[in-house]
Formats: sequence, C-alpha cells, structure tokens
Amino acid sequence: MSQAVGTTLSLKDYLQQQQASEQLQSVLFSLTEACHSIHHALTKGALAGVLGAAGAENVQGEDQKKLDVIANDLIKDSLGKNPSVRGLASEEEPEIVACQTDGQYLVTFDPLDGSSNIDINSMVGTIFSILESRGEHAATEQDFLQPGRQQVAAGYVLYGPSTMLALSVGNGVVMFTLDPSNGDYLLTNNAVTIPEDAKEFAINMSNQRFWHPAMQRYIAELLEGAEGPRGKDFNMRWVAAMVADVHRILCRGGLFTYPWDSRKPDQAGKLRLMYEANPMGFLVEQAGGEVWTAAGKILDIQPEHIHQRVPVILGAKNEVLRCVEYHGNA
Ligand code: AFP
Repeated sequence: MSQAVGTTLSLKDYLQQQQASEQLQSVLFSLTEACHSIHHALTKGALAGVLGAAGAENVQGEDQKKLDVIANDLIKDSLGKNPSVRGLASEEEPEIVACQTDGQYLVTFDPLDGSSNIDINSMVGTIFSILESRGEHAATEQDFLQPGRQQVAAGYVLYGPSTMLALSVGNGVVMFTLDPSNGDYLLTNNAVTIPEDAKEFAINMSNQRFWHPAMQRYIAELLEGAEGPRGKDFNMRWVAAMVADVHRILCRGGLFTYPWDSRKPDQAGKLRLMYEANPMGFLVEQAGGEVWTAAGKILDIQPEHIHQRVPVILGAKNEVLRCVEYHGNA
C-alpha cells in the first residue's frame, strides 16, 4: 500500500532530504539516466529494430534478447564513467567489472528482468543494489559478497504504462514517476507499506508437481478458499517478471514466491540472490514485509558467488511466516 502524493519533489530533492552522500546521489543519477534511455529503447520497440533474440546465451545459460544486451551496455557505460563506482556486477556479465579504484560503491543489477515479456509488449524492469566498497584496491568478486542487509540502497525501475522508480536508501520505500520528456523522476508515492495479511498470491502454478510438500500444502490451502482451512478466498496473479509482481505487492499487498523445486535439485532456486532477491528483499523489508528462502531470511545469507540462486518467499508478513512454518522453519 502506498500514499499517492501530489508534489513535484524530484529524486535529487528527495536524496538531499535523506542526506544521501554526494557520491551515492551520483550513482543513483547514473543508474536512473541509463534507465531513461532504456525506457526510450523499449518504447520504440520494433520501430528501432531492438526486439528479438541477440543470438547468444548469458552466463546463466539463458537466451539473451537484443534489449538485454542494450540495457546492460547502457547501464554499464553510465556507471563505468562515474568516479564513485568501484565495480559492477550484472546478471548478463560472466565476471565482475572493475571501475574506479577509489570509488566508494559497488553496484549489482539485472538490466532487464522479465525479458521474456519483451516479445509480448508486457512489463519488464531494471533491478539494482548498491553496496559500499572497502579498502583501496581494484574491485574483486570477493568485495561484492556481502549479505543483503549491508545494502546502502536498492530499487528498481519498472517499464509499464508509466515508468516508475521504487527506491529505498534504508529509510522506507518511495516511488517516483519518470517524466519521459525531460528525464525527471518525480515523487508520486511515499510511505509504501505491505499489510501483514493478504488475499493475493503469485506463483508459477505450472511447476506445482515439482514443489516441496510444504509448499504444496500451503498453496493447496489458498486454493481451497472460503471452504478450506483458511476460511477466505485468495486471488492469484503471475506477470512472469519478478519486478512487476513485487511492484504489485508494494502497491496493494500479497505474497510472491519462486520456491525451490525438484527439476534441478542441486540448484537452490531460479532467482538470483544478488540481482533479484537481495534488492527486492531490501525493499520488501523496508516496507514492513518478510523475505525468506523457507530456511532463513534472505538478507542474512552470506553470498558464495555473484551468480548464486535462491528460493524466494516474500511479501505479507503473516503469509510468509505461515508458509515458512509449514516448512518447519519459522
Ligand atoms: P527473465 O528475466 O530471464 O525473463 O526471468 C525472469 C524471472 O527470473 C523473474 O523475473 C520471474 O519471476 C521468473 O523469471 C519467471 O519465471 P517463469 O518462466 O517460471 O514464469
């Protein structure tokens, strides 16, 4: 849930109000400027010849779209020029990229989350996470391996009917709407909070037969609705872009999960810890929600490598904790 505001507070004004350092502000401006360019590339679509496959696979073994590559290059170029950026790690890059040795921040990002939606002109987004860099050396992968709780800022830009930035600098969650005519991001929602109870959930139901029995039980009870043990009806939504599903939860509540499943038993989950789960987890906790793997809180995980995957259960506190409890862990 969020409060719509009728002000013209800009991103810059907001960051100054929050007493964000000059360096952090400049990193956020580099990111949001690149997202303005991504917005334009997405809006032109087929007219700019940017749709379709790039003809390559990323490090995750997924087919890259042309727009995955374009978005990645735009963000990489913009951050690479910023003197405050020590290094960056992208879902689309096999290795971290070292930038300025004396830069204060490390940035991880998913340049275009939900990119399978590009072909159907549906919602996609850019997700980012900002960590502090330490010492005085060129960035290494080890520098990035910090638990999500140490993020200094995280957010996403959702390219929907309007383009919106959701942001937390560790003091709640706010949302801005992009004015595409001049690149300004203006505050349009503040005090974003996720109610503790929910009546909506998001999961890819087609994977049901592969889930852990505890997840089977939790979802089966939601589907039984008013006649089942929960005694009320639940609605279901699935956009197939985490960024859009989490945006809905920040706007009107609910639970989102991409759980562990038995198709790849050795792979912890589908979603990436450092590009998806941690930044979204930071926002959801800042909005009063819970963010778990089923075994523990995601923001407490000590990452082992930058492309690590995790199961994710996030959103309304009481629903997440019930689901985790069914797994024997709450
Ligand atoms: P892509 O960015 O590779 O399209 O993946 C999106 C995503 O990682 C996440 O944003 C969605 O929640 C999830 O995949 C959708 O997965 P399904 O293909 O199972 O619907």
